[in-house]
Amino acid sequence: MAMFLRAGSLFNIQRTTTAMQSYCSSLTSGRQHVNGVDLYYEKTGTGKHAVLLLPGALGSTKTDFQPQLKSLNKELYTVVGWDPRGYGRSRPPDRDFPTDFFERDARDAVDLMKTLGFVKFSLLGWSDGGITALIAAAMNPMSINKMVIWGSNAFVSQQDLDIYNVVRDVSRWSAKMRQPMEEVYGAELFAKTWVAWLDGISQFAQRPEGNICIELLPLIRCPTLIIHGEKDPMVPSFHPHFLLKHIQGSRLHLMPNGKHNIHLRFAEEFNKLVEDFLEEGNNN
Ligand code: TYC
Repeated sequence: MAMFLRAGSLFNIQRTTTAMQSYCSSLTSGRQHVNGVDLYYEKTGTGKHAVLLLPGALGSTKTDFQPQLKSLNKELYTVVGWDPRGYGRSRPPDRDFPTDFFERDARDAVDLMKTLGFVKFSLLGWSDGGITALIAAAMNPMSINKMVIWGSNAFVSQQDLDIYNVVRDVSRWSAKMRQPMEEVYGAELFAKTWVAWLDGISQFAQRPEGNICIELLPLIRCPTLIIHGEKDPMVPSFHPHFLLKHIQGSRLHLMPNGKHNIHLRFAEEFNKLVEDFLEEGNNN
């Protein structure tokens, strides 16, 4: 494993910067008061199938989802991107990581969509956003249409802890990797919040089986597509296989050359996969 645990290669996630914002001409943004905080969101498209994009750790619509906001079919979908509380433009408050932070994000995400007037919607969740999506789908079966998750995990293993350690020190990340996050948070707050996230996610390893949301997986009723980059150095492939086994009727699509950021690096292929899945059965 040590071979691929160099921080440089691990952090080959290219998060996008502001430049692409201008492509999204029909994009609207706003803040909605939900559960005591003002949540920032962006919305595009006029389709009747509502889709919520859930970003990864410290992520935001700006850093994580520009190719999806730009290119997912605008006639078929109304796409909403949100910044979870304490992330991106949903600040203040500063982010904290109590043991129930994923449950809190799941509640915020569903309540945001309901407040925006969506009764039933699909979830596209990356990494931590995928964990949030799993919990949201399990807890709100009547509200969730379909779900796509990638780079996600339902538990934290020793191998995961080893990887967290390698990426702990952000000063060892490449400038290319650090920059989008530093643009959002400033260097100091980014470094501080990243360590807080690592401590927050590591606390699950203290639980039996490193449990984050294992017991919720059998409650998921919506059609679920799991996507995984076979070269993902951050999330070992036993995670998607575990999800596949425990989510009823779910499907796993492997992308042989994909790493952790498949939706950014292979955006066109990824978006097509997602659209095909969302259109299947035409039950929008
Ligand atoms: N879960 C993180 C995310 O939401 C990705 C990540 C995985 C970060 C493993 C570090 O060691 C790590 N993008």
